[in-house]
Amino acid sequence: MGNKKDRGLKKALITGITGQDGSYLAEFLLEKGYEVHGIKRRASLFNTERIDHLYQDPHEEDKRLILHYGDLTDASNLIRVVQEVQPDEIYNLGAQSHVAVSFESPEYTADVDALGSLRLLEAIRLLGLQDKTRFYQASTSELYGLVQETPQTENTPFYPRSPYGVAKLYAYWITVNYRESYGMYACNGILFNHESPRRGETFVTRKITRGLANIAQGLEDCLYMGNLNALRDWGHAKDYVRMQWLMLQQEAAEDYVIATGQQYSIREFIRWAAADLGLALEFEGDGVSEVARVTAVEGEMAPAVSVGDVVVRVDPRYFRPAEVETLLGDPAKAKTQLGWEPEITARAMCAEMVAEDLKAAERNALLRAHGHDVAMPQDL
Ligand code: NDP
Ligand code: GDR
Repeated sequence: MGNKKDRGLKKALITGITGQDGSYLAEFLLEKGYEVHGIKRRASLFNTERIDHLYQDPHEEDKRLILHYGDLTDASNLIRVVQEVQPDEIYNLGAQSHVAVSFESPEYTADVDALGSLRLLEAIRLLGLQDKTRFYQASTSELYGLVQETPQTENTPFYPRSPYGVAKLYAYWITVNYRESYGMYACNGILFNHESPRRGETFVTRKITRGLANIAQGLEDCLYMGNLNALRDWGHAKDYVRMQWLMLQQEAAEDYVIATGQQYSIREFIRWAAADLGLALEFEGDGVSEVARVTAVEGEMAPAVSVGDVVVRVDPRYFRPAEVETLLGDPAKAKTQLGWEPEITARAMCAEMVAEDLKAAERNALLRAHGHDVAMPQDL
């Protein structure tokens, strides 16, 4: 699947190109005229749904999106791909990115999220590309974990609270270390939660918008949730990938916090998504045995729901062994130094996500009404 021809275009290599951010970043860089290379994992089913709209026939001579099989656990593969591509920029977005799953698979998470970053940095160094290739590390607000000050800035001490956070802490520091040791242009974007209609179905925002849209259409009865009190600073993935690129276009490599500076609870996000479906909710209980009941139904988006229905229940199985209760970022450095401003609010993003998930739910409800089997995976 390689591309041997050099056309003098700027080349980017994206790990995690099949994920939420990878897909938006690939779109963004293609629009900027880059030749975009991506590493995808071999899977038993197609796993390129988020980038299929960017797909170009591999036989086309002038294609600018090129995929390579690979894995962040496989150093020789990474070296070979970096050698073949000779990228100007590497965006290391690949990761086992689910915090709750990292408690189930801590070693794998460390291998991919911590050592994966080291393997890429070493590939750059071993191939003598340290003066050519700029490196972006997808760092995270999970580094702050048990927060030491609010709002969090580039100088706030870290205190990760999950195997994911700890693995990303290694990746953060090894990126700083390679910058300081070898003069590499390597930087960390400390990104707070960012979402979109392409968000994985098991992250909280998408679980809510998809679950409530399915309930509205009668495909599911109830949404089972974990800690509704957690507070997050949510932005839109589209705004955040623009920033990833900007960070690699500066004179000197530096680390930046990317956030909106606003925070909301999970409960609030549920209220928004319900409202976007014409449902008003009342929460009853204490966070452990809490439920949300419908108090009003407006319009025709939720034909399967009636006043009095319980549509959300807390299920302690979704509680984490250690929780990050509150995150709120201060993006002042990104705003002043890079002129970055987030354009899409969390509220508008929620509406966009509900609209997309409602379309899918309506399609599935129609298929079911015509006798087709429609499976709804729910153990999320
Ligand atoms: P996703 O989970 O949507 O995407 C993760 C990507 O990594 C997928 O393409 C996945 O491939 C790939 N991947 C997983 N394991 C491996 C592996 N062993 N080798 C190679 N690739 C692998 O994450 P996001 O797009 O949301 O996030 C992008 C990055 O940013 C991640 O590193 C995440 O930890 C970090 N981050 C995300 C934030 C957010 O709020 N979204 C905030 C801060 C940081 P496949 O499709 O095959 O599973
Ligand atoms: P997070 O995102 O852990 O912040 O990591 P997630 O959406 O999974 O959780 C946010 C908060 O919601 C609470 N929560 C639930 N979470 C999930 N997934 N499912 C539930 O049912 C549920 N109920 C309540 C969680 O406990 C948590 O407090 C994301 C990932 O994208 C990371 O890769 C990234 O680094 C950080 O954001 C910034």
